[in-house]
Amino acid sequence: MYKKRTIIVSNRLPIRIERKNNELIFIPSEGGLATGLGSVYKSDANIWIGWPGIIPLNKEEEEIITQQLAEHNLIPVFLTENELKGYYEGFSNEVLWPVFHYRPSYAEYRTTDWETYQSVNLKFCHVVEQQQVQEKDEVWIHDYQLMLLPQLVRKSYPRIAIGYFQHIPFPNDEIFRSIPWRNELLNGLLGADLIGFHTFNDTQHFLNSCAHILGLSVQNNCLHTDGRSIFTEVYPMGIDFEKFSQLANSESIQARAKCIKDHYKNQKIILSIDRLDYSKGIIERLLAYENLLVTYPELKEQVLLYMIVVPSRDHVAQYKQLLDEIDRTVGHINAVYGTNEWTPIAYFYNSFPLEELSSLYVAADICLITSLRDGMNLVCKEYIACKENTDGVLILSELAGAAKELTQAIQINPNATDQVTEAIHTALYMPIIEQRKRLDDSIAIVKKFNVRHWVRLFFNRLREIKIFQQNEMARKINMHTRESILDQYNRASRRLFFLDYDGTLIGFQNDPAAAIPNQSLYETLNLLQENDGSQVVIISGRPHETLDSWFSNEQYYLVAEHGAWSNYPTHKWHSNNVLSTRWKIPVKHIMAKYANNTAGSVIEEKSYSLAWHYRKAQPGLGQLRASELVESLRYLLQQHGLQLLMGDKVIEVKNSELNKGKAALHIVNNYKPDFIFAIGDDATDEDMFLELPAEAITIKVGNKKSAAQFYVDTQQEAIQLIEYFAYNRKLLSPPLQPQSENEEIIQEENNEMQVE
Ligand code: GDG
Repeated sequence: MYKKRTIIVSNRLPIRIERKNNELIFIPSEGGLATGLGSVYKSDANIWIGWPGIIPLNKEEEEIITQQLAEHNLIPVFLTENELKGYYEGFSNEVLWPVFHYRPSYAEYRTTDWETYQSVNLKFCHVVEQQQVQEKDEVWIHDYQLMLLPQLVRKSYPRIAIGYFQHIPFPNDEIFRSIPWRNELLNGLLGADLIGFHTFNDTQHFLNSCAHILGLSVQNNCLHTDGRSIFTEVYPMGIDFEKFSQLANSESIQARAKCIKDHYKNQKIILSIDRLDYSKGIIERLLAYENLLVTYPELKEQVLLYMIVVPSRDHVAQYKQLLDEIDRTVGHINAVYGTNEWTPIAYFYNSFPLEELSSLYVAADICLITSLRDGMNLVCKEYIACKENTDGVLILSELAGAAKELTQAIQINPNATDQVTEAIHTALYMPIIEQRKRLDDSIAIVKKFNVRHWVRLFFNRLREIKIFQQNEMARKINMHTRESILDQYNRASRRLFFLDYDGTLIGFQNDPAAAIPNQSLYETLNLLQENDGSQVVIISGRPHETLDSWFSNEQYYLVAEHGAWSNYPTHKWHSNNVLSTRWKIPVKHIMAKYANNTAGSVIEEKSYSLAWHYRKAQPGLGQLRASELVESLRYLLQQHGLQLLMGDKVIEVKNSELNKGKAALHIVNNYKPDFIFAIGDDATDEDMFLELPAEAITIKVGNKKSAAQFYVDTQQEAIQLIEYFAYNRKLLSPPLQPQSENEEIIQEENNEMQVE
């Protein structure tokens, strides 16, 4: 039996290749992602695809690298200098990185970089395709360099499981909107089945972007597009806790930590470690430290800021400027406040081995994280993991993703210089007992939510989603269900069709009055109706006057206002006029308040119901006001025995005695059909699905939670399905020739079916 493979794809492979004396040296990465995914990509036939971090000198070297990497289950994507310039340095780091870290003014929108970003994402996709991938496999794509890859892979493998994880923040939709290619980027991500972020805010920003930029509808954490449900989840990334904890407790690290402490004896060590980047708040940190020395001069020779800045992108103008500013500020502080015996800042623009970092974590009295924006920030978690047996205080920017988990840290806003200064002061004097309590609470979190846990959560959810999608597919009307329903239709002699109007027979319009039936709809309905023993019933929430003006010349029965009016069985309208309408006065009063304060919303009054429509209101504001209105109406509903319906951009209140279910059942009981077909898109149609006999064929338009047996994705599919019956039913007379466009589609599909 085929064993499912896992394919990991990220910009960089978890390995560094160095060229020394004409020899290639392969150094495995110690990064968190590499450790977390180590057990995954190193086992079975699983692989990790990515850029190896080196441009081969020639084909021969490329071969050697490929072979060597294959031994470690690594597959290289070789990139040229130009590709790296446009895709990585250009588009990834000069558009996506600044915009996603809330620095849109740093973005350089160059079309050529965007084109290279697209072609390199495609190149990654080709490498995926070369790996004999099967639909049963799963692909996990990482980070902002590969935002287009999920959709590219989806095109090649429509049913494969694809996960995507974003390691950096996702900005709010107004900021994201500023990118000229924002639609393409969102559509790229939507190829995935599961899209993971570090924080809840990130997921909300992404979902808002899909809703406000692409116009998709969002249900909780789920989006539905291209017939697939796509889920977003919050999975804060963890670290390899055991590795850091073991290192911290090892003799060599403890000895080195003691050495560091002895070297800076009588000084409290404030540690900071980050890559050179404007998102890390390095200047803000220096200003707060200077402020500390000014505000508390007694700390002279008592504190030390041990600041490691890891070199990064320093040929880019903004980074170079930042580096110069750091140099100047550090120089200024050391020159102005330092003494012969004391340098206030020990500054290193360098990277260090992991052992040295661990020793510093153990030795440091304070770890100071001042990120202005940070997806997660792993340094603070590593500090915590090294503190099982030594004390210390974590000061953590509330703008780092980690702040959502490490609530026991002293949290700061890095722009509030005085607050950061006070936080350092508080940390310096924090009683040991309090330090211990805070550390232990944080250790429990970092230990439990470690990187392996993160990987497990992600894969478990991805697999769950695939099962969910398969079940969904089983409910979705496909060619086979359609044929089997047609077969039941042909074998029946008294058929009833309950057809909802808005959102089922006709698509939604901004102006409800514009949603009038067109010629092709009349033709389809007449064909359905014409067959012996077939009866169409249009069952709608619309006023009876409206249905009457559209359909009074036809043979169909009409049920209006959710059952308040009906022309069954005599084709003459009659109403359920025993019902009270006293409730309308207070409900209308409340709805009027919302119609007045929400531009684009209106009240519609019908005999036994009131509806507040907000289709033309500002997106977002309409939803907000709708939930406020529901809240305001709550007590009236109970008092008057009313039912509230939350429809598509409409809140409707009606007598609860009235519903489409009762109205439909009344007709069924009289008509005694041997085939019942009911289709609708709205909350009101649910009453119908629930009340109709179990053998009825019930179909929901739109893949929402429903009591219906089956669903179709869109209104267009709903009408195509109805047309299918109209044009394919068995007739005693010869079949009719197709007339409408839709009909041709159906005919084409039929031909396809025959080929199959
Ligand atoms: C992105 C997001 C998110 C640092 N200096 C040295 C060194 N490091 C290691 C640290 C830590 C890692 O690098 C830095 O991780 P961060 O999380 O702080 O930041 P980014 O690299 O920007 O990563 C970030 C992360 O993705 C994961 O999703 O948390 O928000 O920006 O592990 O220890 N390691 C060694 N020498 C150094 O000098 N060996």
